[in-house]
Amino acid sequence: MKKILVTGGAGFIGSNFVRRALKLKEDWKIVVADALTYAGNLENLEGLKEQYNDRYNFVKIDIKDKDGVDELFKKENFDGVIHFAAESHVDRSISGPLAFVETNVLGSVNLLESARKHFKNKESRFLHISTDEVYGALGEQGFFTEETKIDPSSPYSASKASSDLFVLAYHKTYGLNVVITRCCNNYGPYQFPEKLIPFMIKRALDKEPLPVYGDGRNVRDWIFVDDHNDGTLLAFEKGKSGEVYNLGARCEKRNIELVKLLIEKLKIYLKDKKDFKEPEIAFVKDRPGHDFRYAIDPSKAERELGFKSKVSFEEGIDYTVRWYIENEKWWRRIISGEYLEYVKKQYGGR
Ligand code: NAD
Ligand code: TDX
Repeated sequence: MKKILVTGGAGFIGSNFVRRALKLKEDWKIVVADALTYAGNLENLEGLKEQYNDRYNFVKIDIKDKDGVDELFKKENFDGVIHFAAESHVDRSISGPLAFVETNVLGSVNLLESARKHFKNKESRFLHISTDEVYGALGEQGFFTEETKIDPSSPYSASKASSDLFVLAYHKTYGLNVVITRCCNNYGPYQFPEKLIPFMIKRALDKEPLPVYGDGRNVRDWIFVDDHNDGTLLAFEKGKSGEVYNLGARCEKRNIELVKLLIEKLKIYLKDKKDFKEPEIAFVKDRPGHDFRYAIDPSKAERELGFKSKVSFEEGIDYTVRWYIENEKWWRRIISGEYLEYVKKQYGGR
């Protein structure tokens, strides 16, 4: 059996990863380490202990806690780390950058330090989950490759870029076995309803206008969360140490096009709901430093890892919209007073 630490496993991508990896990798024991911030939720991992017994364990730990992290590594003797834990929302990084430095930079370095000290041997791997946002913005043309210069725009992406550089430095300086993946925008079940897709669905169900930043012409590149996680598994098992792999599904959409598509889907699925009203779009003040376009070139991962996204956007978005309609209780339960405060501050004056 291999013992793998998954940080941030109670969040959106991490919880989908843990479920998938427990199913696909029968020789893995997974320890999830998560601080359960506003974005982390044990309900996302419900049923796993009963189903997988000692192949799955959860530890509540903050990666900012250097000594706590080190004790965990000393005790568990991990064969590998898959590091998802992060402050992940760009808008929150604009109103409060420090938490992003603390978790994404210092927290990541705490993990690297413990990996360096306690990993069994050179086979033990540290996979760092990064993002296409570290490359900054594209114009109407071109794609991000792994050679594209790092040029982050937001405090979030600057913190992710810094952690990427630390990961690479630990490889060059200490010979730590590391791989970095940089993926585009994910969508799917269990995404916290502050991100575009679940946020718009929530607003529509609550009969509130859908706030589109600026003129809505910004482009994001979308991938279904399971496809990202399959790429993560491939990078962990087949990636070359010290390398970066871009992951994406070649699926660019303008925000306004996506929001209109969500409205069409909601109209289909809610047509029998008596009080459903077609939501209005409200163009609101733009996000400061709003990157215009992201577009990932995933050919290195396709060539070297055999990566290929399988879920079409049409299929994935259909599944996702139905999931949020059917799981209204889930997202209503995870919304706390803090969330309501955040939404008021973020969208109140716009
Ligand atoms: P998320 O916000 O849904 O989840 C983050 C998780 O990390 C939560 O469970 C939270 O409790 C945990 N966490 C936060 N701070 C912590 C700390 N100090 N100690 C321990 N745990 C902590 O994020 P997500 O969307 O699932 O993103 C996961 C990773 O993937 C992040 O590293 C993010 O940068 C990266 N990523 C996300 C996307 C996307 O579209 N969402 C795209 C590319 C890369
Ligand atoms: O209310 C909104 N209105 C709007 O127009 C929100 C929440 C977003 N937007 C726009 C901003 C972006 O152009 O939609 C696009 C997507 O926004 P987010 O869901 O906030 O995602 P983004 O900023 O693109 O970052 C995401 O993808 C890369 C994740 O949050 C990051 O963690 C990941 O690294």
